Amino acid sequence: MRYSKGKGWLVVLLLGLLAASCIRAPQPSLPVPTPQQLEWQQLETYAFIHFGLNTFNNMEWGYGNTPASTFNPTNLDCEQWVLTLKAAGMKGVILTAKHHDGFCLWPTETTDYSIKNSPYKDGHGDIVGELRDACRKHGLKFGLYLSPWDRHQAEYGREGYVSIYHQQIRELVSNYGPLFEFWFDGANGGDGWYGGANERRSIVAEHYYDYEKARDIVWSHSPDAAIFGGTVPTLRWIGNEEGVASATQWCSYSYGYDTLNDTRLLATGMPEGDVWLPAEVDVSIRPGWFYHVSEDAKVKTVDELMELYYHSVGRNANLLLNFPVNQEGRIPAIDSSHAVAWHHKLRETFTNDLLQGSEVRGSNTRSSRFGARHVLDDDDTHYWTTEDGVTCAELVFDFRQPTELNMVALQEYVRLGQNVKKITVSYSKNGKWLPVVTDEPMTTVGYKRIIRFQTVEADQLRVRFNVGKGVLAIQKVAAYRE
Ligand code: FUL
Repeated sequence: MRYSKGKGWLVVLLLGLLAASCIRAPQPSLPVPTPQQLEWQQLETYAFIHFGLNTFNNMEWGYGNTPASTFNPTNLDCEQWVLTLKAAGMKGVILTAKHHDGFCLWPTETTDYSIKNSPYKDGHGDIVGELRDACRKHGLKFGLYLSPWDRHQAEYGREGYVSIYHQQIRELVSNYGPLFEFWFDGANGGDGWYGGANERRSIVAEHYYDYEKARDIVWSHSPDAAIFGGTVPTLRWIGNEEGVASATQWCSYSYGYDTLNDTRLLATGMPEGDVWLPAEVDVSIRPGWFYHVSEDAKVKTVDELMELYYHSVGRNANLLLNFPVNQEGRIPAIDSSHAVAWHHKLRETFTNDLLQGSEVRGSNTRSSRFGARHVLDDDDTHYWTTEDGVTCAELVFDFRQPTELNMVALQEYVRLGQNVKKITVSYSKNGKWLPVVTDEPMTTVGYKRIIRFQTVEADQLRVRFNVGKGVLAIQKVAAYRE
């Protein structure tokens, strides 16, 4: 009797332990984002500004010998840039403090080749400072691009230049931070003026610039800054400048000179990678990065900007959209009107989440704490997840009335890693289930994935997820009709 009573307690204990293990959050599957990386991913869209001597000599890659006196914006207004970018939905802006031609937009101590020797404000201007102030005033995040390649510097290619480059970073981060992102850029050596040498200089980028030190200098003042480029980035280039991320899009990656220079891998990420390295899609609103009057009729249209959005943010990547500033020192009206109209269209498209008010159930649920209802709220700490070991599960949404839709937006709870490798979207009409019709590959989700399909009228929507490794954890599902 005493013995069986003891056994009963054991069973109760075991059941209790089992229940507790189901309530506990699942183990993350590595890699996972740092809090800074997650915050960076949540920005989704932010702007680039390319402005400098190239704006005045009508080039994309100045050789390094255009006189500083050529830089002469007549009506420059950084607040106009910031207000335009805000109206276009941008969350931050990254300025080319120095492009490959070596001309500096702040009054640096490291070279005479700067706005100090230009007519702008009689040499007393500081465009990095003016933009930083405008960003602070209007609540935009601020970042900087500093080209490692410098076609002006006599010392480029030798040791002396690397100290100059690091000193420039130091000046920037100590005077203009905090910065949300720092761009090292990937163009590395070639021909240039180089103090009058007019020759070709090659370097081995991975060793020459001492990128680890460069990153540490950035982090000494802006510890949360995302790092683009170099050997130890915290985000990765998508591998093209056309504005297109691959539909299969992993945030995981592996560091290495080869991997960080392989455009095929950069495009998709590496499912087996051991570091979290989310993608950034950089693209210009015009064909060029710098302003050219000949491109005034080539500003991307609202429809083209919508495609850029679906092919970047809609594919688990951030969108860094470039705005060339013109010779006056303004974002031209045409670029501004297209960008603002695009932002309105985005808002209109994504305002009405058709799943709000629907009933949702999961085919498997870890416990009520992780119930399917969490995919309908906007709290990014809430998510639906399954019992351990479940590699395929689905969510079914019952609409209150037949509903027309042509898009779903999905988000994994990436604090536990990125794990979904296959998605299936179906709808039911009058009791019959059919797959949606789409050209979009139905593979990864990650931080965010938007899938467009032919418009359907549905009584119910079903989204099935398959994970390879790790846990199935979904933070958000929304549906729209564009
Ligand atoms: C590239 C540069 O060579 C382009 O001029 C531009 O700045 C782009 C964003 O990055 O590497």
